[in-house]
Amino acid sequence: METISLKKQMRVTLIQPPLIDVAGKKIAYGIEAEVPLGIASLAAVGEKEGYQCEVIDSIVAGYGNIYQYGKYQVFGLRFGEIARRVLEFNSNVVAISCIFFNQLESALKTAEEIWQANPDIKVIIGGIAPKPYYEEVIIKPYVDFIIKAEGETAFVHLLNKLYQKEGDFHQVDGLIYKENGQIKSNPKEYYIENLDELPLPAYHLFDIEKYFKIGVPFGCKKKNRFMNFITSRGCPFDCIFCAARDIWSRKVRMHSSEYVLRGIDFLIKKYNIEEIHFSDENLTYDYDRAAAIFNGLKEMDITWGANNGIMISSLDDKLIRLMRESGCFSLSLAIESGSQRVLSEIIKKPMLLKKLFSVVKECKKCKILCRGFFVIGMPGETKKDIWDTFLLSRYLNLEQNEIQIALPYPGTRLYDICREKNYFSKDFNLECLNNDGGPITTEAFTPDFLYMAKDIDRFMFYFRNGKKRKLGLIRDLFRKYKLKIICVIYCMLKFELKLLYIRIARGERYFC
Ligand code: B12
Ligand code: SF4
Repeated sequence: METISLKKQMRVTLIQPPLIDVAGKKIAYGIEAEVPLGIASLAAVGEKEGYQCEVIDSIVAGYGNIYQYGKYQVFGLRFGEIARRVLEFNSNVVAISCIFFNQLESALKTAEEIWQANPDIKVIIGGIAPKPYYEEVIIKPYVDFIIKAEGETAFVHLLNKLYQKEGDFHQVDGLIYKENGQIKSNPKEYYIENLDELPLPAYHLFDIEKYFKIGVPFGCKKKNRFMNFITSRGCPFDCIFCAARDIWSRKVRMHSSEYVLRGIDFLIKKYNIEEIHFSDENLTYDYDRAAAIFNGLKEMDITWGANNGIMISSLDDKLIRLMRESGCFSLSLAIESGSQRVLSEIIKKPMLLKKLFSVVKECKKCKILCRGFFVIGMPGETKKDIWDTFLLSRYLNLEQNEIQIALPYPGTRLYDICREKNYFSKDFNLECLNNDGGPITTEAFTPDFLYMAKDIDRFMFYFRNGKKRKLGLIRDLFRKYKLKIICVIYCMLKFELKLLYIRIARGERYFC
C-alpha cells in the first residue's frame, strides 16, 4: 500500500515533542504511550510522494526520562537530543506536531533547538494548538511555516514547493508563512472528502515493540499488544468545550468499513496486535458502517475498546450486543452532566439522560466495562447541577468515573464565554489550565468549591470501595481542610442521604 513512487532527495523528520508540564506539577510515570497518528499519517503521505521520512516520538523514545527545563518539568527526550537526531538524519525539513495547546512551549523549544543546530532546516508546525497564537508563533525566527488543522494535503503541497524551491506559497491551503517581513495567512478551505485515499499511517517508522513494552494506553486495556486506530474525522455537534471542529470541521468523514478492516488485518499480520483502541470522536455515528466494522471484527479474534468516548445517542441494544460479540470489552461514555438542562442548554450536547440509562443497562448485561466522563464547573451551572453530576456518576455504578473540572482551552466557545463574562479567576493565566481546580469563578461557584466537591466525591468513592486505607483517607482530609472539615463532613452526609433517597424513592426519574 505504501509504495514509494520515486525517491526525492529531501529528508523530512516528523516530531512529537516531549511532554512539558506547564503548571510545574510533578510529572508522574504512567504517561500514555500511543502511536501519534497525526505524524504517522503525515509521514505516510510524505513517503507516498517520494520523500524520505523519519519520525521521533520524543515521549516514547525518552520514556521515563524526567528533567527540569527552566520552571518546567519535561518527560521524554531532551531537546538537544532531538536536534542531534535531526542532524544525524540530515533532515532538510522538520514537521513538529502540537495537538495540545498546553504543549506549545515544548513544540517551540524543539523548533528553537533545531534552528540553533542548523538554521537552514525548514521548520513546519502543525496541529490545533497554535490556533489562538498564530501570529505570536509565526514571528519566531525558528518557525518557518504553520499549517492549520487537518494537515496531509497542505503538508505534501508545501513539501513539493520546498523541493522545487518555489517561493510562492499563496496557494497552499491553510498555510501561514512570512513573506518580505509580512505575515501571510492562507484560508483553510480544503478537507479530504474521501478518507480512503489516505495511506495507512506509517507504522513501520516507529519502534512499535517499545509501545507494547511500555503498555500504557489512554483508558483501559485487556491485552498488551494494543494499537490505537482512528476510523473517522469530525463531529457534527458543537459542545462548547470541544476543539474537534477546529481540526476536522463539523463535517463527519469516514473511512469505509473495508478500509478499516483491511487496516486492522494489516496490524494483526504485521505486528501481532491483539487489541484495538478506537480514538474516533464518534465511532458509531453511521450505524450501518459501524455494524459492518463490528461484523468484520467478529472474524478477527481480537478485543477492542473505544476509550475516547462514544456518542450515547448513536447506540441501541442491538448494536451494543454486536459490539460485545465482536470483542468490545470497554467503552468510555461521554456523559458530561447529571443535569439535562446543563447538557442541552449549556454544553449543547444532543444527548438525553433517558437514553443513557438504557445504554448503561445493556452494556452491563453484555459485560462491557463502562467508564463515565463527566465535567463540572461550566458557566451557568448551579451547585445543584454539580451535585447532580456526582449523584448520577454514583447512581450509575460504572466501573470507572472520570470527573474533570471544566478547562476553557483557548479557541473554544467556553473560553470566549469566560472572557466575555469575566469568569476567569483574577490571577488567571494559561498555566491555570493545568490546575486541578480549574480557573472559572461564576456567581454560583469558585474553583475552591469545585475542588472540594471533587475531593468529597473521590473520598466517598474510595471510602466505600475500600481501595485505600480508610484511616489514611480521613487523615488526608483533616490535613487538607483543617477547620473546614465540619463543612466537608456535612456535605458528605447530605450527599449520601440524597443518593439513598434517589435509589429508594425516585430512581432514574430524578435525573430525567
Ligand atoms: C488520542 C488522543 C490523546 C492521547 C494522545 C495523542 C497523541 N499524542 O497523539 C492522550 C490520551 C495522551 C490525550 C490526552 C489529552 N488530550 Co487528547 N486527544 C486524542 C484524540 C482523541 C485523537 C488524536 C489523534 O490520534 N488524532 C488523529 C490524527 C490523525 O490527528 P492529529 O494528531 O490531530 O493530526 C492531524 C492534524 O492535527 C494535523 N497535524 C498534527 N500535527 C501536525 C504537524 C504538522 C507539521 C502538520 C503539517 C500537521 C499536523 O494534521 C494531522 C493529520 O490531519 C484527539 C481528538 C481527535 N479526534 O483528534 C484528542 C485531543 C487532541 N485531545 C484533547 C485534549 C483536551 C486532551 C487532554 C488535555 C485531556 C485531559 N483533560 O487530560 C490531554 C492532554 C495531554 C497532554 N499531552 O497534555 C483535545 C485538544 C484540545 C487542545 N486544543 O488542546 C482534542 C482535540 C480532543 C477534543 N475534541 O477537544 N489525547
Ligand atoms: S460530541 Fe464529543 S466530539 Fe462532538 S462536539 Fe461534543 S465533545 Fe466534541
